[in-house]
Amino acid sequence: MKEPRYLANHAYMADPSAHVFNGKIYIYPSHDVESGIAENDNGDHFDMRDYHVFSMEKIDGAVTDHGEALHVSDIPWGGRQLWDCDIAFKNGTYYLYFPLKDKTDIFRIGVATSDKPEGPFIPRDAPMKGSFSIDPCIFEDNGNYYMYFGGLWGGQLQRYRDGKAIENPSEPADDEPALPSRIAKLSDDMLEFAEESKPIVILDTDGKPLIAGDHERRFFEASWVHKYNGTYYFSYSTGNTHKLCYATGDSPYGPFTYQGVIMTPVVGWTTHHSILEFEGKWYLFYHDSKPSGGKTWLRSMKVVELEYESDGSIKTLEGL
Ligand code: FUB
Repeated sequence: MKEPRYLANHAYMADPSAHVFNGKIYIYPSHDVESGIAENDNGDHFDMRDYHVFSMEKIDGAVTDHGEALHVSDIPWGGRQLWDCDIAFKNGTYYLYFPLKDKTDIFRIGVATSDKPEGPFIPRDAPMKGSFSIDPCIFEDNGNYYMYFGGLWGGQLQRYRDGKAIENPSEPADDEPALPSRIAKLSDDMLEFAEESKPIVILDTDGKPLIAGDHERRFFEASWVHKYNGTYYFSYSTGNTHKLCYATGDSPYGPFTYQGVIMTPVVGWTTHHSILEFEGKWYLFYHDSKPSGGKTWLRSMKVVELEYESDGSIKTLEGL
């Protein structure tokens, strides 16, 4: 499967998080809607209200839309904007992790559970304690589950330093270390953090942390982690330079060393992805705004094969 393929023509779906459950591929995207809100750097135009779950038995097979799995009106603590979510399975339960602004317009991360991968999901009464910002990604390693999260600008990561809210939100100066994505191990019951979140530091090849002014390479949002041949790959979006990049390391906690670009910019401001192995091949799930004529807030999810070089580097996907 060398050519990219759109996965849903009947609705706008973005930020696809893909996983294999029971031998099938399940996809958990954000559900883009036309809300009439003007585009701005705060992301107010991304006013999503629910999640749908999709599945397919083969990478090039029919895609099933299982319908609404969770609606914002069912989340007791919720305000607005259901952004990129992710899922984990443990001991017979599926845990859906989602960012949502609370009633004071602060992004927190919530959990909803189901006994089926397609839901419906029942949300908890309150967000996870100590959670903030957006884009949760769950990675399981040796029976431990970790959440990576964070996103700049509309994702509010610049409102925190070392996991604590600050009085005057701002990004670091250009020559200071970039604001990192965060990682926290999940508790045994999967419902809370088991530890204070820690930074995911991305180093350049000289071993120095990427700086905030390095917009071509620094982390912006859309954390994803996968393991290939025993190495941990941390991939992410550079946001305002619109690239998907990756860095590699020897531990889920990093540090990670910057390696290169997975995908050059697509049509639309955002770029966001997941990486999945299925039946011996690797795939990149992502979105673009081509079908909506370039409307950044109306995105369509896609999949394309991802290839590695023999040294483990990822071949850059260009001009998709
Ligand atoms: O879908 C809303 C936001 O746009 C996501 O949370 C970001 O990663 C970006 O894709």
